Amino acid sequence: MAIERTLTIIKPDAVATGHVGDVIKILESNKLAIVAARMVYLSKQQAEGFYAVHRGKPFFESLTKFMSSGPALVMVLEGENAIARLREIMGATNPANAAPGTIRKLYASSIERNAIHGSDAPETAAFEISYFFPGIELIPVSSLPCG
Ligand code: IDP
Ligand code: MG
Repeated sequence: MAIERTLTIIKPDAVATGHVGDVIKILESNKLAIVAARMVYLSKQQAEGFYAVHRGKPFFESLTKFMSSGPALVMVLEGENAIARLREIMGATNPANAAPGTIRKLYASSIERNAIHGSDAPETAAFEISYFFPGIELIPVSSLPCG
């Protein structure tokens, strides 16, 4: 088992509905340590840069508009198999298909407004972390209670 870092975003819908604390509680109770955090209010252009892999898809315009519609909380999480573990506790992209107890089942309202983002692979995690955080902002996990 490898210690990994992954990027998560509590999306504008979950921030607007007051579920930041609920989502963090689930992350922490699944042994994902928060090693960096930043509240952002993305411009349309910044959202487009973050979701560049989806440029050209039918939902790209609407997605980037949604992601720049209000504040979001961006965090770097660290833990064993953090990338896959986060994807598991997030649940399926479409909340209608998400397993009971997952963050998207609990807090998402649609396939677009689905409460949370999580990197899907080591390469995307590296790009996404560097998109928001210079290395100096990442604190050593050993200094955290769960480290
Ligand atoms: P993921 O967030 O589960 O990795 P992706 O396929 O990478 O899902 O899509 C990125 C985001 O784009 C999704 O989280 C969701 O907000 C939005 N999205 C994906 N598919 C659709 C769709 O079919 N309609 C509307 N929005 C979508
Ligand atoms: Mg994705």
